[in-house]
Amino acid sequence: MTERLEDIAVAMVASGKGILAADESSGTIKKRFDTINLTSTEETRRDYREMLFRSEEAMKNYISGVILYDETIRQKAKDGTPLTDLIRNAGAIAGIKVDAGAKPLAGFPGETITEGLDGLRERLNEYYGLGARFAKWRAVIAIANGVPTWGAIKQNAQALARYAALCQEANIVPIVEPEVLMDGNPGDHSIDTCYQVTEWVLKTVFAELYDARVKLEGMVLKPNMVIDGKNARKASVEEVAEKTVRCLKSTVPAAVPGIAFLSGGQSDEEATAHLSAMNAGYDLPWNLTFSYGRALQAAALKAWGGKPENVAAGQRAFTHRARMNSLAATGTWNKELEKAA
Ligand code: 5MM
Repeated sequence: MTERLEDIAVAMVASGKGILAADESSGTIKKRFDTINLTSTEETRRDYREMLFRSEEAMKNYISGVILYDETIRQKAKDGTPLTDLIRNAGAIAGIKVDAGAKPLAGFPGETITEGLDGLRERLNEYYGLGARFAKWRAVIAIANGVPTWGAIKQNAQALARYAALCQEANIVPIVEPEVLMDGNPGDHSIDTCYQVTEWVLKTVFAELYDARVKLEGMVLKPNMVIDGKNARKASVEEVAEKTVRCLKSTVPAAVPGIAFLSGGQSDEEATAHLSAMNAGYDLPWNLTFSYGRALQAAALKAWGGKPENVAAGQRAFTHRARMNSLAATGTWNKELEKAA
């Protein structure tokens, strides 16, 4: 029997659980491995991800799903077990990044359009056969002088909506990720500018999802938090939480079962503190959790360092961050817990 989209979406944002974004494309994972002086090969990428997916405590208790990259969904662990089986055996759901990346948008200097719609129907069917039950597509919106423009926001929102409709046709839950960047050039915009742009983007995305007949109950939104640019003043945790919740409440229909944030370049602890403050301080119509890449993996990558003898240390670091974010997803994290660890 095929699972219902609504049930999968609800499981992806189950209380106290969140999503591990391990869908770095080959270029991005190379950049991450460069920081530990490790050559990126099919084998090192496999070893790294196997280490994460075999972190039993984290995967069973704190992670609802894992976003994979095309190479990873086909890979086997050292002992021959498909990596998707490791995920499934831990009770988590396998997902897949299906966009082909953000490319320069013709006619719109400094802006991008996410590609990957051609042949998507066929790819989704194949991924379903490989075990994927959700997918992810990321649109990238930068803030700079005169940017973003209405034209670029509209075209990215349309692509997200077409992707989401194709996913639901294939019985796959779409994660809809419109990321308003916190870094970029110059990256000195204020939290209020981020608020305005995020509100504009989300309003447009939900209008396009409606036009494309996407069932809101069978999707998960993956937005940025409302936050200062990387090179600007740093708003307090309370201000980020208040402005993010206000922006989401005014743009995201309550029919959406859950919102899972990206970390976007925040430090590990900031990403956790912000999520916890939102869950602790507000009545929310949707579940609010994490779908972090860097903020879940940075410490684990460093502790592992590409060395087999450090696998246990890498797993401990990953489990710690997953646990902290699980607490944040129920609004029960505090700084003391970080110190104690
Ligand atoms: C894991 O990184 C994903 C993008 O990879 P590519 O740039 O290589 O395509 C990214 O979409 C990620 O899933 C989200 O941005 C969340 O990651 P962060 O690090 O922002 O939490």
